[in-house]
Amino acid sequence: MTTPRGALIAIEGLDRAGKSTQCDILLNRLRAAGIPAKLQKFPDRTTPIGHMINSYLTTTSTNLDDQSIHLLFSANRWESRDSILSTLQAGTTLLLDRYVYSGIVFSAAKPAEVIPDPKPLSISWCKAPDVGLPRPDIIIFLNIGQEEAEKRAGFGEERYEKREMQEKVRGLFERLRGEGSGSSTDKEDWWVVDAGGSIEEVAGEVWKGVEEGLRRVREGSGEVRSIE
Ligand code: NYM
Ligand code: MG
Repeated sequence: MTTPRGALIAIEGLDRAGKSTQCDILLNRLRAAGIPAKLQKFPDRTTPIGHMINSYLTTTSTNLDDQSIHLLFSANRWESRDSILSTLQAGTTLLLDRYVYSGIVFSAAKPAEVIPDPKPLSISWCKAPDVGLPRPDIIIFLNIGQEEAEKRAGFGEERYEKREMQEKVRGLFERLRGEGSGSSTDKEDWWVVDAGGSIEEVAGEVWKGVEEGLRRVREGSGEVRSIE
């Protein structure tokens, strides 16, 4: 008998929604349940492309135009494609701490450059470079309201961590989920969790999403779909 493939589970949400905390809890919980699991974070700041992204996010001296940094975020996912697929084929479930959906909404939320092109990046332009990447079996979205987000610890110093930008990101995530068109995901791909509760409460809801993702893989064809 061949090993059944692992599930591909993306965890998405705004900054401060608790993604990294929940990913750590989830990883331990999967392993405790005897399910081999790994975590992959995007951006992956450890690669040469990741170094460029890190420098863009953490310094104001690294200036890249919006298109270039967008393509670097996407390239940073493409360079992990083979390892994502081989991890799944080896029967290991893979948790992604952010994925193409963050890629789309953060770029599309940016204020337009004044010169030379006054238009913001469109969602369809932002989606294009990720077409062909492995598509998650489920996207668990940690949903946090503006009020709750503002009660949590203050933002760090990174680019994009500003209220106005976060509000746009929130609206764009809603649009992707509502249209069911986050890189051709169906509406059912999104599993929305209220991230305003205690860490344990949120972990409980996240776990239900994971069980749903695992069920989909068990009942599916075994193939990993691609983002269209
Ligand atoms: N981000 C993340 C993007 O703008 N595009 C992407 O493709 C990805 C994966 O990077 N504010 C943004 C969202 C975050 C920032 O992520 C750093 P993190 O999870 O804080 O390291
Ligand atoms: Mg951050």
